[in-house]
Amino acid sequence: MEKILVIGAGGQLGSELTQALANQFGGEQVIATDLRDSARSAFDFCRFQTLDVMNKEALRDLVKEEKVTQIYHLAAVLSATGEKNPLFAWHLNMDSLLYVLELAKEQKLDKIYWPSSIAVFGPNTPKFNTPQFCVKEPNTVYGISKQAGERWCEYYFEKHGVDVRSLRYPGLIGYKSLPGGGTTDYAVDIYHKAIANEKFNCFLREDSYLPMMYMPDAIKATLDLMNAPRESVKIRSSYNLAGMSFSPKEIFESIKKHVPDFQIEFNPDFRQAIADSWPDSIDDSRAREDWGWQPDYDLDGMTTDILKNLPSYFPPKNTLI
Ligand code: VAH
Repeated sequence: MEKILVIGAGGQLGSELTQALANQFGGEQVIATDLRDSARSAFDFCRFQTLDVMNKEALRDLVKEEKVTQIYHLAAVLSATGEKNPLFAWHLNMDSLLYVLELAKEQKLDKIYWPSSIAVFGPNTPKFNTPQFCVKEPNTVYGISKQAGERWCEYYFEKHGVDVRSLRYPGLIGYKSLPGGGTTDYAVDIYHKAIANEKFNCFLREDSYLPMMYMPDAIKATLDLMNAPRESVKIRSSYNLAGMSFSPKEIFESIKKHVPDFQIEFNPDFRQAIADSWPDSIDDSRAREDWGWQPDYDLDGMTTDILKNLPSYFPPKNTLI
């Protein structure tokens, strides 16, 4: 009987991936954990308990007591927040992964999932259709921690047989959580401003292309990877993954098709330099070849779905839609 532990379940990815895991394994088989007890209310469909992933003993006790078989380790400090507190971001992102990998080896866990990011690429990486294998010189703490984490994942697979799997997510966009500390989170916030009939103040230039993905596609890719036969997962650092690429101007135009009066202004801040260090588009052909990856959503499809569903999740003061 599988028992799934989700670390950082209250985050943008965790809040949706945990539901998908409960749908697959049954709510009783999924333990959602988060540092904040306030996250509990979002998990009435599975088990919940608070957990500080930096507390090695508490993590080990939980894994042993619950006979956990799989860990989804989603807790991390994202790119923009990480630049404000570099050493804390490195400590949390790196040490927590090593605790999980060591535990997987020691307790012989079935599978581990750990998200990487296109943030592992840097200014010297080929910008267009970025290949699976290429130069990676990330210049953010978040990107450095993800690049190092990928090396550790491959090391624990090669040296200790730990079945750890990973995806280099593009910017993820969903309507079930508020914008967080990510550089790509402008593309979440813009929808909230659109349904509230407020002018959107974009912290990136209008022509800043970035690889992005609608959350349902990210969930599908994660479960496709984790459910693939072990021998199909030939890349044990992390797979490139792509959904769509767009600029702030293009997502604004996509929304205007539904909200004709929507307005925007562009005031680039420190996050522009982070965005400029990342690719414009990603080659995910290895994910398609190895385990059959195929995205479902494009920009207009995502916009239609978000504008239909967002108001019921985060009702704005003066709903326009
Ligand atoms: C961030 N949303 O902006 C994350 C993501 C590709 C970016 O990893 O930090």
